[in-house]
Amino acid sequence: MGNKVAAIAAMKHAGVPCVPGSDGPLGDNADENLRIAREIGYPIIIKAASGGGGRGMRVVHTEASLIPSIAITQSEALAGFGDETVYMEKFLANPRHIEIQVLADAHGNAVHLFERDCSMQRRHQKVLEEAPAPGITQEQREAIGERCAQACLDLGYRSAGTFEFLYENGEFYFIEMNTRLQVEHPVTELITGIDIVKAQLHIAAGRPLEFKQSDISLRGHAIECRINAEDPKTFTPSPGRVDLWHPPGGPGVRVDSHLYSGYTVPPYYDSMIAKIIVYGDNRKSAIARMNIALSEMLVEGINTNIALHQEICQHAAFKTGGTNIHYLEKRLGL
Ligand code: MV4
Repeated sequence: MGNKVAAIAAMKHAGVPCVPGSDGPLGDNADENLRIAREIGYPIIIKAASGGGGRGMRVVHTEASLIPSIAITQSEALAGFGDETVYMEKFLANPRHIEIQVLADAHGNAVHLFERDCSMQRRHQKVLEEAPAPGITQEQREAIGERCAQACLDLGYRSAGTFEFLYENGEFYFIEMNTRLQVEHPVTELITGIDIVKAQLHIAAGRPLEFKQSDISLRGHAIECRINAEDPKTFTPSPGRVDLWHPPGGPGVRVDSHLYSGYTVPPYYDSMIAKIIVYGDNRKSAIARMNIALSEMLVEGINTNIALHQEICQHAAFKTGGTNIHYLEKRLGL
């Protein structure tokens, strides 16, 4: 069926709110597909069930282009992923990308660790993440978090995991699940005090979680900037010798990196070289700490996106909070 179609069906069954859609793979009956799209309402998006990283998707604005768009997405999916299964969803024009961190063990325990806002992205690569998500109420986060934890129990899921949602007009819509530790897990560690890597290893070793939901509370605000070795204008990778590596430090500043002065960034891998993660009592304090941390940092010999992060963190819309998935690309286009 394709892993995303199966995931959505399971989530819908478990009571997790999903995007209105075909609720299954599209068949080859054109009239039926037209009927489904009309019921959802245009614009719709066709997605490859085995797609990923933003590949294998096509937005359809009019009924006239639906059938050819399905055919093109199917053939691209077959060529790209070896699976022509596609499904349909309502296209959300300006959502935020908010995800819920969960931990579930083999003993019937599942908890959520609140949400992260990962809307600051460029070409499906996350640039900056934060927790909690600006403007989400405690009632909203507990409601969606409890849904996700309960879904883990219903599914028999066992590990660290992340439920990905689009968030628009006050509503959460499940799109995908990540069954792994994610790059941005430190922001959740800083607002909960829970070591997610340790918990994941405990779970894998067959041990029960050492805490229950009522032991977990959210405190303060955390922001992560992904530091990449890349050209600041073209975003092409910038590998090479790091002549000087001088990371930031001080209270509330965590640096996850393997770099040292004299290290050579190889050209073969992802260009992420460090994560600067800051914590503050509130969002304003976390942003202030991030601005100071970025200004303290020195990386010589290679190009990085540090200046981009400084620009983001000093911009009014970011300071207000709650920018959507299109914000950064629109700003870079100016
Ligand atoms: C969407 C969407 C709008 N409506 N689904 C992109 C990658 C894949 N993980 C899901 N994606 C999207 N699905 C519906 N029904 C917009 C996107 C999307 C997106 C989602 C999350 C983060 C960044 C994004 C950038 C462009 C499009």
